[in-house]
Amino acid sequence: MIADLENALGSAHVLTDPQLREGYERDWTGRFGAEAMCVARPADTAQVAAVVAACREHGAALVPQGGNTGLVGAGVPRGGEVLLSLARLDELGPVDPATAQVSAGAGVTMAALQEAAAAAGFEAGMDFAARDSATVGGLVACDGGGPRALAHGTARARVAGLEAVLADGTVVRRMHGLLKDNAGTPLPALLVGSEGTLGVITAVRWRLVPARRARVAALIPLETLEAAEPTLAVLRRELPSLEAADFFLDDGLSLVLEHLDRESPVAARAPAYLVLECAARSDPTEELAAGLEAAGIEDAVVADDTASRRRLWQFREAHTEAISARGVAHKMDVGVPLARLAEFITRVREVVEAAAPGARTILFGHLGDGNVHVNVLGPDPADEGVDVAVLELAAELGGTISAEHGVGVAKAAHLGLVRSAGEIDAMRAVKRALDPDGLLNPGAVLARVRD
Ligand code: 2HG
Ligand code: ZN
Repeated sequence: MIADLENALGSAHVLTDPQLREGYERDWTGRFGAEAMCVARPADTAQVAAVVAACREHGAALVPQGGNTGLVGAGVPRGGEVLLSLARLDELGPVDPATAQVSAGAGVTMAALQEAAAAAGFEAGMDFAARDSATVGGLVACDGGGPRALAHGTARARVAGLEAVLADGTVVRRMHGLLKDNAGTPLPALLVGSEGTLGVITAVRWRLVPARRARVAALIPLETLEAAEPTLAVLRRELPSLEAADFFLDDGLSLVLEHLDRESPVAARAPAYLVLECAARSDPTEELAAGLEAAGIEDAVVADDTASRRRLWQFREAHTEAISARGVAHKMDVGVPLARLAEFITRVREVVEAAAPGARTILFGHLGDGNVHVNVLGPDPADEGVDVAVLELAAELGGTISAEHGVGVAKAAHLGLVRSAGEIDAMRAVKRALDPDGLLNPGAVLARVRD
């Protein structure tokens, strides 16, 4: 197996030395990971197909990995698989201004895509804290989102086409970028969000958005999260430029301030904070001010230049880092209907306390999408009690157990909370049809069936 891979990729790109493998074997949180048989680092699609063919021939499972920024264990080994790193597929084509599209290899980082888009007068239509490491292939595979999904949708909405290697080594390619193409079942649509279980994404035709360089951000203290839904209703109507509406709570702010060694952005602290970003062709500051007034918001910290906007967003974005510095967090990336958000926030603390007395719960996320990142510090990483309690609550309130991070191995056993038996059977049928031997990312999304 190793010799075949070395023949295909060159021995420098088949890592068997435990020290060289290490960085690929553990996930960012430190909660997931195991030893890989080896790490294969193909340079192009043909080499990816060769790796898949070798795995198939030798009956070895493989786990695809992009920037290894995933939080649900989908991109790290479970034990003994070939870790297929797509990092070297980092070719970025020219921006086509007429279609507002660009072709990106799976290993292109979000930051590189943003930079190329900006140079051509466009934007990627997506942004998030892990921009420097997260790759296009990985974020399309898990249908990533981030704050700007509010305006531009999740990765699915940005994909005009893709290229992938299927489990039998076939390369499927639809990169012509024609948005209107309904000639048959769209394979790309099936692969987006399949987390490497149905095929290995090797390239993406990405839809850009016109650059909206005039930006303003605002941090708004909130007395109660009950006000969030009616406030958003006004802001969405009054602010055509609204691009993001995230939130965090006061205990999370304290953690971040300590971690970054910064002063509070507000003199009078509040239970919760909203972070808004407006983007337009001409300065949206007045529009924002009018929108805030219409929503009855009197108090806001406004940042209207790039440096101060970045500093303001740091209070929200640095939550992940600040939490990680305290230990291995249980991360439940759930979604709840906005009308139930305040109820969720109250009750989630109670269910966590019942499942893991004394645990620390930090809540933040993308308010406009009803997407709450529940982070719990304290319980043993292997103990799933708290995870189950939180996921059950999200399901009970009509939400989802995975909003933007994916199911991975973290939530595979709990898919039945939000997907019917019929839906799961259909997912299994698709999996069997495309990957009959179960070589691709086994145990992710669909729990292994034991017989
Ligand atoms: C974010 O919104 C990411 O910053 C990470 O989705 C969330 O750390 C988390 O739970
Ligand atoms: Zn997020």
